[in-house]
Amino acid sequence: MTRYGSMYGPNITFLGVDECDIEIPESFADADVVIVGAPFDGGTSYRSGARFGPKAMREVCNEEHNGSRESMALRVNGLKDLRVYDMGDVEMYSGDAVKSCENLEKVIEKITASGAIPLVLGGDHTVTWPNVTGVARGADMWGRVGVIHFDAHADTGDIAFGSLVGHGQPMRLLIDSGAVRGDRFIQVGLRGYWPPPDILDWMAAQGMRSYEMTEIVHRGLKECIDEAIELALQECDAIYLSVDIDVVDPGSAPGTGTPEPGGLTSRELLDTVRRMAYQLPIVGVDVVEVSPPYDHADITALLGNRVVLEVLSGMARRSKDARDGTTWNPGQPILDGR
Ligand SMILES: [Mn+2]
Repeated sequence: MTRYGSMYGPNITFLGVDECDIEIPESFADADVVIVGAPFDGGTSYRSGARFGPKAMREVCNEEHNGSRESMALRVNGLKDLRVYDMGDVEMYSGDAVKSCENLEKVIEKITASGAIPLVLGGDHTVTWPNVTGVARGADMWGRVGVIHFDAHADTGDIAFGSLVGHGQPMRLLIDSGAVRGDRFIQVGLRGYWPPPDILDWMAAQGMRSYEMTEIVHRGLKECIDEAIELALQECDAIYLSVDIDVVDPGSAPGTGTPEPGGLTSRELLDTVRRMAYQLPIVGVDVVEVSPPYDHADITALLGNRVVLEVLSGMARRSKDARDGTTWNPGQPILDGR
């Protein structure tokens, strides 16, 4: 089988990184990270369009698509210092949620079992169910992967529209299956008027730790994230990072299916994911719910692209510091020592 490429639009890779073929293990044998497109929006409860998220996040940056991005802040090149490939999209027909999720889970398990980190471009949040399941299987970490989940919504819903497979339920499926412990499932950025009290009661019974925006603003983001980082790793081997772009305020991330006012700023999200990628052993990542038909001037697609770059740069700096015995100092002036 030849490489599937992109389900929609031209066959391009994330900012021009090398391509690989999931059917040819040698093509990604030396990978640190494999980027995967999951162009599925059949799980949306409201307005669709996230199937075009992978395409938009891959192509949005105006700089040359040369597979290279030097981070000024971190002094590393997330696309070059790590060995990053883009395998293209998984075939995910939005009219068949179960088959689409099966296809994705197999790919994620394969990537993880090869020793690489899958970085998934969504798609709606349904994809986190097969993503984390595939990681927990492929890395042999069933029940020992901590999840840090950025979102306006808890996504722990019960049956909706007659189905348990949808973008409002993946976190419930992951806890119910035992792939992730409820008490190592951490959520950041919840707000608004969903879920209702019975679902919050279910979440409490699982021991989940959910930081709603009011707590985050009252205590300060840094204090909450310090706490989340400490909790996530207790009795867990690695962390899966799931970023729903709607964790950011719709003013800065309008291109999404279910916006909720009052979220994080772009700055806060980028700083936080960079810090997490630097401080935590990451075993999988997804960036979901970028919905280009609702975007304006590529604001949201560009934010998704930058979340990916900050995660990769943070991981690259983590590897570099481990190798060189150095420590990243965020307060260092960028021209210092050059
Ligand atoms: Mn959401």
